[in-house]
Amino acid sequence: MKALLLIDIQNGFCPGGNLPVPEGDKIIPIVNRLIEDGGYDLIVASQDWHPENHGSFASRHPGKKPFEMGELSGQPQMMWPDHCVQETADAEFHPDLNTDAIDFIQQKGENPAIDSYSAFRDNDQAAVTGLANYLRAQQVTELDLCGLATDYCVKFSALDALEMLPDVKVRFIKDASRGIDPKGVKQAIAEMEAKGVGIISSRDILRA
Ligand code: VGL
Ligand code: ZN
Repeated sequence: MKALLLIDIQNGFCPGGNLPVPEGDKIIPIVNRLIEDGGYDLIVASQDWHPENHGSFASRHPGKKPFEMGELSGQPQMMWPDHCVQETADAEFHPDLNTDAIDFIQQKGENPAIDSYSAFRDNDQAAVTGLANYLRAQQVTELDLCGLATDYCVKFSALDALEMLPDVKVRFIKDASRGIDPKGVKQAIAEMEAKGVGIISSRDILRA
């Protein structure tokens, strides 16, 4: 079983959203082509899904500004603008994404006391989402990931996939992803590659 995992392709991470990733919307035509012609058996999407009082929001930390480091539950935490609040337009998938094709949606980041960059588990790795079990139950053997943002949620999801699904071949689709910080993106790709994630482009899939 070949699965495509779409990370956080939500309004909040696209231009006009609350935590816009530069060119975040540019990936959508590529992602839709992958969904339609990529030969996948299963399409899965994650959704950053925060309560309005989420502890990663700078607004919950008096004196802190977005993109400064702060603390959450005693651990270093990037302070984010309020984003992807449950039931708001910011948390919805981008309207151009072919959501009809999605077989399973994994929401994450619901616990206000901990952030969850990965679609598989919280940042402290204590609580898991249902995603690894779902992919195991579907007997997925190949998992390709893409989406937003490369240097946060995509990277952590890819590394958790390697660790939690050791028999699954994991690949990152570079041109179907965008990141927040160019330096962070370079480091993220180097780290994914060093740990065993295949780095590919949509062309490698669409011409296969
Ligand atoms: C993300 C920062 C905060 C992401 C989510 O989807 O990469 N980044 N929440
Ligand atoms: Zn978030």
